[in-house]
Amino acid sequence: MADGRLVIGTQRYSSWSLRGWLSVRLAGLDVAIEVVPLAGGGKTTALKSLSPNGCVPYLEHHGAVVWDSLAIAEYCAEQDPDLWPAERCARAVARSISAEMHSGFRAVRSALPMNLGRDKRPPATGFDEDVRRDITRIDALWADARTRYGQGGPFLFGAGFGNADAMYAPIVARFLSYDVPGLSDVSRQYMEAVRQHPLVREWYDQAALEPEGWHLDVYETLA
Ligand SMILES: N[C@@H](CCC(=O)N[C@@H](CS)C(=O)NCC(=O)O)C(=O)O
Repeated sequence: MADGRLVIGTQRYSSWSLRGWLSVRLAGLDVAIEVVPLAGGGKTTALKSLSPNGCVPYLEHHGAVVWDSLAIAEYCAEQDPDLWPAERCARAVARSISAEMHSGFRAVRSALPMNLGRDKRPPATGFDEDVRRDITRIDALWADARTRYGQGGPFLFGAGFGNADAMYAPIVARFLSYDVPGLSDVSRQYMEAVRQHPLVREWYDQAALEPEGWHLDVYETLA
């Protein structure tokens, strides 16, 4: 029997679920994965009585209850400390950019919603100034982490795909599917490494198997 459960939303769209799921899988927690189809616009009735904040990801593990992706990332790092870099200064940067992702980049998050089924194409309305500012900042922080700490491998802090990479994996998905322009070569190589990570591939494969009835017009009709 599993040690608990992780509840996530529609894998095609749920960027916060992807983050939590990656941390849980990286830490190797033995939990049952339950997928709840999202209704869109924060109106998924089934979630309201399920998790304390009415949101996914939601983790139960050995009696611990954890909601919110960043709390799940920290909980998972207690089980597997390698989810954060071992070196103190690198770890401080990893935590800072993860928190920056968690609390910021609202323009990118709202203008470029994650839809793993979207063909590689920019939004019809283009990228406004706020979105471009977010993209520039993300490009810079990826390049900074890769340059200062990433020499040992293809991820932000080297060879190991960790919590910081998990936090940015849905951004990689968006940048790829909206064909975001102007990224540095360092960022493009990083994005390819994330996309090819076995867990990210597994998530995309599972998303592709979701029933069409779970698709939401609000995301599918975005020009
Ligand atoms: N800050 C939360 C955000 C979680 C969140 O907004 N999740 C969305 C799905 S991606 C959700 O559960 N929405 C509720 C709904 O669709 O009813 C986290 O980091 O986990």
